[in-house]
Amino acid sequence: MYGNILSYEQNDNQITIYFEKQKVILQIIREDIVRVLVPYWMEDYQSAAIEEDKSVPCTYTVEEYENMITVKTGKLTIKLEDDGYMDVYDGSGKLLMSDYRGIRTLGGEVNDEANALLAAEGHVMENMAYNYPVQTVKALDTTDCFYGLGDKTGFINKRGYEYENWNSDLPQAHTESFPALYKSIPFLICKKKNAVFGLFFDNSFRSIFNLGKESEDYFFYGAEGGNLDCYIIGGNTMVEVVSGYTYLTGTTPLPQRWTLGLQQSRWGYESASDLLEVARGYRNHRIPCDAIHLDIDYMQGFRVFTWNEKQYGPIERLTGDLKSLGFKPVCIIDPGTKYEKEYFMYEEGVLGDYFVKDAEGKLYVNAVWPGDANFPDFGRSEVREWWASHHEGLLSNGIMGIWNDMNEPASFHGELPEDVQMHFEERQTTHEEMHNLYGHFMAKATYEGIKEISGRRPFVITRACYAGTQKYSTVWTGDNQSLWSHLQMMIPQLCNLGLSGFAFCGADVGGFGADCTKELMCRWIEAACFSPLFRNHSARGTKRQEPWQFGEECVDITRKYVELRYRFLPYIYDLFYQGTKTGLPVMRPLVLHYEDDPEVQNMNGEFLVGENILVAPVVVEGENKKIVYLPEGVWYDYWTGECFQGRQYIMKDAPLETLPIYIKAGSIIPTYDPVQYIGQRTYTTLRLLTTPGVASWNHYLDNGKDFRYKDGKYNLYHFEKDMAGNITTTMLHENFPGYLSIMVDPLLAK
Ligand code: MIG
Repeated sequence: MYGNILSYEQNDNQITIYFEKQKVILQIIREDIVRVLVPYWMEDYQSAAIEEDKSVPCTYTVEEYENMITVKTGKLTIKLEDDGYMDVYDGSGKLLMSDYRGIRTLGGEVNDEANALLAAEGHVMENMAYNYPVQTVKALDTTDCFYGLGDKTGFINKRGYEYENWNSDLPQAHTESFPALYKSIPFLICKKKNAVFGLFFDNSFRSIFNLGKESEDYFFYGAEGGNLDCYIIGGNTMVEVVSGYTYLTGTTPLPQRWTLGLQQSRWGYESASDLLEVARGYRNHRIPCDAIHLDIDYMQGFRVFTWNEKQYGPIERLTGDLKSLGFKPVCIIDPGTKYEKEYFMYEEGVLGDYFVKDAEGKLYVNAVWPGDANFPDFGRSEVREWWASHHEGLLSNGIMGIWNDMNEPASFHGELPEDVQMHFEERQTTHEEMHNLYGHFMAKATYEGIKEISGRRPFVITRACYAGTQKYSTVWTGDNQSLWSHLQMMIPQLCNLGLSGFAFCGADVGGFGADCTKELMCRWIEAACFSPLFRNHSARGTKRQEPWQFGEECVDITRKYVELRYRFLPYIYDLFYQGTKTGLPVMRPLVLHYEDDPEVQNMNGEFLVGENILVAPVVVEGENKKIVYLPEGVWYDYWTGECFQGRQYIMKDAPLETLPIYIKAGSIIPTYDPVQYIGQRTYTTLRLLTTPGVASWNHYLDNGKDFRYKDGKYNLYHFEKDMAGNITTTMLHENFPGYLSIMVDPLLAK
């Protein structure tokens, strides 16, 4: 390994340790965040995820022993030994993480003959384990649990599985055996008995996390290139660890209020009349809805930044008609730019040298929807600015949001070769490094374009991304299917995205591929009505998924839960506001707030919305009852007002029209009367839904559209409730037209 420690140097917040064969750099970012950089590749790596210098001055000590150096802040102690072995302790001296001193048990049984037979039958052979050029192996305890990692499939606790970071668009139904999906967020939360910490490996090369799959004795991280660049994030609680991670990579900014309403999408609505019929359908059925999405068909031959007037009429007529119905249109934009002489994007791209090149330096061509296509080199700011400026045509004609797809990047003639030339700003590099950053930089371009052109809070949805993309874009989980297993998976998937910084995330409601049934549609609306991004989307050739396709009962159930969503909108908006400061998500796994309760460490069938609402949807076909676990505290059934002690399982009757919801004792939850769409009327009345017990809540109000809140144009209300139920209101900040009335609605037993 690294050999013996020779010496060390100290410079401000940086300690460089020289081993015989390697140097290791420790950077003290904060008392509770230390970066450990082993610069195999590049010492002054500029992060894509962490955009500014986040270090704050803090005191620390360095102690030198024989064969060991100890660096100690108030909250973390890092011990480095000869050969580079590292152990990490928290402020109280508890061991958090220890390098595994043994060697990996590589491979298992290798039998070429048997493997050949399996392969002949069509089985996909798993990669044989091997040592990665960048690798670190840590000791594992039997009780360790893992969370985070973005959009990975499977369950909330990642223990026992292996995941890969290589943004992938795979057409098969996603199951828990899938190593990779569309996003790479190499942030792992390690929950130990009585301790928790986070590890952020800031490396965009292909990498893996093996979390006790290979061995019960260790877990490991391996990457195909780059540095071993790890931020150790301490904290007393999982909440603090999530906050620490988002302190580094940024929090989700405040969205426009309408983006929290219901959104309807389908690939594809084929004409203006098709779109308008759907919009009118929502109004006729009196189901609130705020947005409608235009998938790839609206373009001329899938050429980005064009408009197919033949089928969709003049753009401003369509957007005007949708607007008069209260709908905000959102358009898809893919990165693949048609390779075609005289197409303006091609001509400009070639002239400006904006497209990626092959290893020989020739324009790189692969195929996507428009046929042969070129790929913008989004890592360069010049290219991002060019791309951003082209949104002008859409935005000035009434398009209100941009949906970025296919930006893994996906391509039809095989994946882009690893040696395709790309840039990270001015530094020339290859696809191998930039693959996992491609969606990130595309989303950033889109965000900056919308912000500059419209002045509104940009509404961007991206499929592929990296750590930190939450600053620019909401995400959806890509091509799920109308399967009960995918409804089930939505809960842990969105919860883990939330723990990974992505407060604004959602899954295609009803499922994208395959045909949805009435029962699945109803249960999906229920399970998703508290998900931050609430969008119904389906694929070409599948059964249509507007609620009225499934008959009257589905329409009624949808209306009930979409109205509920619009009722709880101010609570959700408050959670977004709080999240801009704390980095905490809207939709949360129970383990985030009850981390030492073993019952919730792998709880996949229920979730919290903030801290005050517990949602336990039915996600199994044919079930009409739900076994609900209530964690510590006192909980009230939202529908009946019935009171329950926590730390027990209860059985809730949940026929098709019932979503089990529980409100914590001591809650003040701001609500609005539902509207058909945001902007239909100004909210003049705020209703405070309360449960017994002392409570307080900060409620945030602004115009829900632009950045004027940054100039102080907002109100911040502080509500306090005493034991007797009296509520007092204090204004923490007042610079926006407030409500005409604030009413109190105690949750009563019915
Ligand atoms: O696979 O643009 O995930 O939401 O409707 C086809 C068509 C490409 C994939 C996206 C999906 C979208 C579809 N796209």
